[in-house]
Order: sequence, then C-alpha cells, then structure tokens
Amino acid sequence: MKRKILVLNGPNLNMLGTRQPEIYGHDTLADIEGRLRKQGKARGLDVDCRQSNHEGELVTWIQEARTTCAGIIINPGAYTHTSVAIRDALAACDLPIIELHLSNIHKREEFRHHSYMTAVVTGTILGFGAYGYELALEAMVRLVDGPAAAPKPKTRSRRKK
Ligand code: CA2
Repeated sequence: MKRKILVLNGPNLNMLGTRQPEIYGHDTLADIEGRLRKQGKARGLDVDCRQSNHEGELVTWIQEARTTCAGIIINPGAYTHTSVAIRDALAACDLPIIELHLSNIHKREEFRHHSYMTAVVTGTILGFGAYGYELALEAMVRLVDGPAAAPKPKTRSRRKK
C-alpha cells in the first residue's frame, strides 16, 4: 500500500518567516516541513515536501502523485486564485486532497476569496497559520487509514476513594 503523502507549496511560500509575519507567522518553510516529516514518521507515512514558484512544475508533480502517493496536501499560494491548470491536475487525481492556507483568505482582499481548487478537493483548512499543516496531516491520516487511525484520547486513571 502506498504510504507517501505529497505536501506541495506554491509560489513565494519559500519566503515564509522572512516577511509579513503578521499574516504568515514566523516559521520558515523548512521549520514546517521538518515538523511534518517527523509527524508523518510517527504515523507511518512518508511525507514528501516540495515547493515551486512555477505552475507547470506543480502540475507535473500532481500528475506524478497519481501513481506514487496516497494523498496530496497543497497550499497553491497565489495560484489558488488564478490557476485552472492546477485545478484540472487535481481534478484528474483520484486521491484524497487537502487544500490549505495559512491565512483566512475570506477575511482578506476580495480577489483572494475565490479558490479554483476548493470544488475539486476533499477538504480545506485555512486560517490556522503553520499549525494548519499539522491539522492537514492528521486529517490525511484519517482519510488514508480510516477513523480508527485517529489518536486515542488518554483515559484518566480512577482515583481511589
Ligand atoms: O494564506 C495562504 O496560505 C496563501 O495561500 C498564501 C499566498 C496568498 O497569495 C494566498 O492568497 C493565501 C501567498 C504566499 C506568499 O507567502 C509569503 C510569505 C512571506 C513573504 C512573502 C510571501
């Protein structure tokens, strides 16, 4: 069974942690990716993180994932609001797909309110900053392995009277 999750980040997300921390936080992309790989390992998943500023490269990676991966987590960056090509590539993927945004795009400029991706993905996570990536990976574990794979709540030991 395929156990690889592709985590894709689009244009300018390689700049995370260097500018606009009030919107995108202080973590660098390397910080986020390091945590995700660790989290994936603990869940028996191989997390393959990639970033590109080029639409065609993102499309190619999505196409490859169809046969090599169990799921895709994608923050398409500004292509969210412009790219029919990325949408079409995602729509052709018979895999669970999570669209992710660091910021709540609906609280921002009007041109960010529409996503070409949302109608073709399994679900969307937005507005939780870098923590959104962890949430997305937990959701992906559930999509790939089923609800039984969710972490069990800790049971409290009974106190003796
Ligand atoms: O909130 C998100 O995750 C976005 O996908 C980020 C995109 C933006 O175009 C989308 O509307 C929402 C922009 C990513 C640019 O990230 C930078 C980070 C630091 C410095 C400069 C850009």
